[in-house]
Amino acid sequence: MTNINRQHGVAIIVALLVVSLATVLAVSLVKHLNYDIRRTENILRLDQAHLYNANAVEFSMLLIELDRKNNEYDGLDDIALFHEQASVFPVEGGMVSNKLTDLQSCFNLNNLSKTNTELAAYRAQYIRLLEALEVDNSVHVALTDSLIDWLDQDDFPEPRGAEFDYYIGLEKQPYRTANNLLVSPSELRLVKGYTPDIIKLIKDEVCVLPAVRTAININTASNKMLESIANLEERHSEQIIKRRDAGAESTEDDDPFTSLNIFREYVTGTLGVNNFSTNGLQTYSEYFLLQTNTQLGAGEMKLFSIIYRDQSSGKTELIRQTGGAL
Ligand SMILES: [Ca+2]
Ligand SMILES: [Ca+2]
Ligand SMILES: [Ca+2]
Repeated sequence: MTNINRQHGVAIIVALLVVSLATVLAVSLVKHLNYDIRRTENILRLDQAHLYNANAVEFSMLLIELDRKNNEYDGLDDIALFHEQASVFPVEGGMVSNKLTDLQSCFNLNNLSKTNTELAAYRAQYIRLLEALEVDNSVHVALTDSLIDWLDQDDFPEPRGAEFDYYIGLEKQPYRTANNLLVSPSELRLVKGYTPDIIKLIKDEVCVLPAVRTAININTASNKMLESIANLEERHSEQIIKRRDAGAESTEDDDPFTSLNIFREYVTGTLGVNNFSTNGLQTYSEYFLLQTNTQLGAGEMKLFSIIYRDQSSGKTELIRQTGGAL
């Protein structure tokens, strides 16, 4: 092979190398560009979902305010009407859905705070609720005491409770007692005795509100919750539900108690319950949980909002908001 031929061969190889390098570079550039475009799309979609969620919350708050103009009480029929008006909205490329829960149909765990001047009454109700929910009798007091300790400021345990020294001695992962109000019901799993099985039994009937003395709305409470009211038994709660909801199928035939006086008359008169007190009960709700879900393409964004509505003015206020799980 002559020198020229050899040089020619090398030049071809170099040229091929350059071409293949350029191809690799071009492919990687296109890949990057695609990635950038997708990323920008995702950011735009996320912004859009944020906006849809924020609008859905604002609209829901207006509907909750309007409800107070319609009537002074809150029943399951009001919640059903809300869902009729605001449960699903189709939007470009997806949809927004809303779910409203009355947070005064459940037992507010922060009612077990020692700053609650009626703690003894709420403590007794919590124990009756555990009973109604078929939690093992032998742990009712321990579950109540350990929750009181978790919330109270001191480090002295209640008779069957647990404080700092118990949690700091945990082998797997020691931690300290919160000594503060709960922010989310999910914190329960940190409290002594609250096993996954027990949480499963009680989770639908308990909630966490940023207040320490909240009442139960007897118009939205379940039969188990009604059973936990002092001096009411299972047969009474069944009668109350029958009188209030007529049937479970629809809310059209519902007849909520419009005042506590009417409720008291029904319980003491028709049901013949003695020594009945309406302390800790009301016929309306001030706290609501709104779950907003925006679906755009394959993406989904959840938002949990706790909404407070002042009973006298009817004005609503957003008091807590979080994405993901509550
Ligand atoms: Ca209402
Ligand atoms: Ca404590
Ligand atoms: Ca304590």
